[in-house]
Amino acid sequence: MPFASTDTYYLGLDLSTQQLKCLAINQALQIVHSETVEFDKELPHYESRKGVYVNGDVIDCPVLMWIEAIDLVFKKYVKAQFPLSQVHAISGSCQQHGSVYWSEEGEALLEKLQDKSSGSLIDHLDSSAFSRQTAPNWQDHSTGAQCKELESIVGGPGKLAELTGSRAHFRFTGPQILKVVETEGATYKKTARIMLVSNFLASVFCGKFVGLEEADSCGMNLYDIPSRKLNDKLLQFIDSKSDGQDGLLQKLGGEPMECKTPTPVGKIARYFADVYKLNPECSIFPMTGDNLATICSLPLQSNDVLISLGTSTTVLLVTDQYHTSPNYHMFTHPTIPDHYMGMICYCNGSLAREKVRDQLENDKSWTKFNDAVMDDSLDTSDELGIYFPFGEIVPSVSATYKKVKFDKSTGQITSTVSNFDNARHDAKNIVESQALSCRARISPLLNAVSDPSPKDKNLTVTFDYDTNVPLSEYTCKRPKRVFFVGGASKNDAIVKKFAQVLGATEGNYRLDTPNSCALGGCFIAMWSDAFVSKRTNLPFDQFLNKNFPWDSLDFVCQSQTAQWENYNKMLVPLSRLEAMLD
Ligand code: XUL
Repeated sequence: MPFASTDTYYLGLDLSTQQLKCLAINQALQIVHSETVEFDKELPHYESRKGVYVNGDVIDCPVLMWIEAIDLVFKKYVKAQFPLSQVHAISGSCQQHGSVYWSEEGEALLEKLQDKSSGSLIDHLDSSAFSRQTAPNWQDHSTGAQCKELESIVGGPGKLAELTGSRAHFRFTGPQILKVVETEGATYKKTARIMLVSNFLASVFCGKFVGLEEADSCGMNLYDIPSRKLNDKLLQFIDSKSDGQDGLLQKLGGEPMECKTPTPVGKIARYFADVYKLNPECSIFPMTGDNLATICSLPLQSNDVLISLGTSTTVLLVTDQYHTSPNYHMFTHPTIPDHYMGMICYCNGSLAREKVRDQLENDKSWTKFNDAVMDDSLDTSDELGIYFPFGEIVPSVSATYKKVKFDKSTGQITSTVSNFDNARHDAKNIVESQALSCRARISPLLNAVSDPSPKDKNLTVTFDYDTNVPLSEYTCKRPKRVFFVGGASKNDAIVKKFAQVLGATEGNYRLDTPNSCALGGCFIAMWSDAFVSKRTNLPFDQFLNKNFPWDSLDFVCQSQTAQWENYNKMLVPLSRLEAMLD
């Protein structure tokens, strides 16, 4: 594609597990170029497999591989004759939770990128810049002991979730750092600075140390979201294990940067201007985590929900409600002040549905399954099923199947059955119960769209840690818009059923998102640059709603209020059914 010599471009990086992608957009928010470096294939000397080293429970990534990948991706841009000098701003998306350990020499080596430069990045930033050559990866699950320690120091998983947005998780950076302190004391001692992957990447671009970005910092189990500072108790606990060295607060470079108004973290380092002819005035804006960048790739506003229907189901939503649970995650929003991103991950998604599909047909076709899901004459109105071939996170239970009948007037479970009439019932019931579970979990994070109905005030439901809540708290909440992504979003029946159950007030959309993380980075760069240079005074969400290429989305349907109300009646039975699970 020829690139206009008058156009202005914005880059969004995506440093994910298996590849580094760099996407370019123009001022019309259209993608104009993309290049990718696949780690295993293009940097084989690191001998990574799917971008990581696996050693039992320990999973980590070579940091120098990422540094070489940055050069490679820009070489590809130069080869494609992309006018890098016309790039005004860069931001990006990075795998969450990973941590990079800089040595005492690291900062000075990094700052050399600001001098007149040639050669390659690795000539400047070699292994001596890092006290640990690898960064723990989000798939690591070796920190069970540390998770228990951090939870108990604040009073348990619920308390840690209230403080930091999540209970302790193996992959979260706090437990990972604590493990380094406890098991690699010498390495920790030699570490001058610890970064998340997001501020590591921003630092390389700027040729100087850049602070933590707030939203991605919520993936550490260390950042106290309500008081918007790193939690003293947790930091002191980690410090108490590290015999009198610099405190962790200092090693992290102080408090994360809040997102109040967009602020560049620096200009592109001279190295990139000399070697790749990037404009030395190009601004670098804070990079964030990949899920956070994903919500920035769409015009999501408060009460909007993104549902990824993949092997697992992931729900991301934008909210002004800080409501925590040990079963899901809250992060601050990277670009909308005083807003949050909720993230709910289910294990049982497509594979569970496929098992039911295979009972109806043996050629992997969805025709009969979909027909049953949308068949209004198929009466399943007093049936509910749990289909968890895998252990589930929400609710937190082992693999199980349970099918019940309930009394439609009281919601009480009347009997457990081994099977419904036939597998068509299972097809309809599995999609309904998956959607209903999403509805039950997102409700506390949404704003009410009507007054709580008095008739629902006397009934109560319990979902996970929200115990005995009046049903009326659930039946007055509806999302504004729902955006469906992922493999199963192409399936009309599944999406339409989810739309019926969730009841979005302003419609349901779907889209293909091969680039969502990098695109989120592009949009953050573009809006931030426009805001800083006073070409817009619109907040991020309004800017994106106004300028978004809406024709790239497929409008699926409006949700019908009457259908949504029908599912109000299934919340009590679902709550009762979940109470029966082990
Ligand atoms: C989120 C998580 C993953 C990684 C993938 O908590 O662990 O989505 O961010 O890169």
